[in-house]
Amino acid sequence: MCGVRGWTLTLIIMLACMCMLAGQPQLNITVNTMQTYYQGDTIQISGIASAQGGPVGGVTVSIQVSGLSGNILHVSMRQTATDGSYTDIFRLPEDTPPGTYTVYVTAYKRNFQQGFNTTCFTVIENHPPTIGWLTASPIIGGKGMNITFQALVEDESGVYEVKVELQSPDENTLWTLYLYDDGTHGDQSPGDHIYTNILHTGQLNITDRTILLVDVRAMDMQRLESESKHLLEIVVYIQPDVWDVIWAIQKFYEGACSIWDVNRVIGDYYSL
Ligand SMILES: [Ca+2]
Repeated sequence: MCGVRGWTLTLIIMLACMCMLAGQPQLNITVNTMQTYYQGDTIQISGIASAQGGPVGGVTVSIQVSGLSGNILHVSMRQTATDGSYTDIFRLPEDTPPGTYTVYVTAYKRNFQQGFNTTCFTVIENHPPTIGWLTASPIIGGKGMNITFQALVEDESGVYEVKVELQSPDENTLWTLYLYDDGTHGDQSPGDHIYTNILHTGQLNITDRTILLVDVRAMDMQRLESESKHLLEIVVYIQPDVWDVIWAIQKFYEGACSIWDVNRVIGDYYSL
């Protein structure tokens, strides 16, 4: 008897639940993100919860990002705003294994049926920028001259900044010159990967023969950095009423440099 009564009760409860669920509106949840990211990128996942054609606020959205092997990359919970929207932002670690990742989102709210959705993105391996060459010109000039520094810098994920640090031999930075590829600061052609800026020698306050380290540093959009070190010798000859400034630049350190445009070697000037 008990068994039959128990089964009947279970059946009634199940039917009641089904009736209640059937009467509850279905939550729909969208999920969007970019198709590809580089290691170290900031990822944004967003979407909208809706039901019966209108947005639903106060929905709990559970987000999980997993790789193909089931490794979980990221887990979070968000609440939708009154317009139904939610956003989740996180940074991919630089050592994230490249490959395809799936974003699973589940939407919960009392008196609604759960909504579910997925999307995918691919993580691409990121490399630091390549510093092709550095030039400084002119290499011979007078007091107060301007020196144009140019460097070829390329990166598949985009270059964030390029700078030249002029350092004393003990590596204290005396001057930092940011280089530009946007048609300003002496740059000839924007977007050709040649970064340029002009140094006014007066800024360095050099009064005697000086050896400087030139450290070219380039960062990509994910803040991965490359550097290439060079030697710059500034020779100030004092003649009656005339200050001649002679510049030479020479490769100092292999670094990421593959092609080096030596204006002239330092030794050339000793015979002057
Ligand atoms: Ca890169």
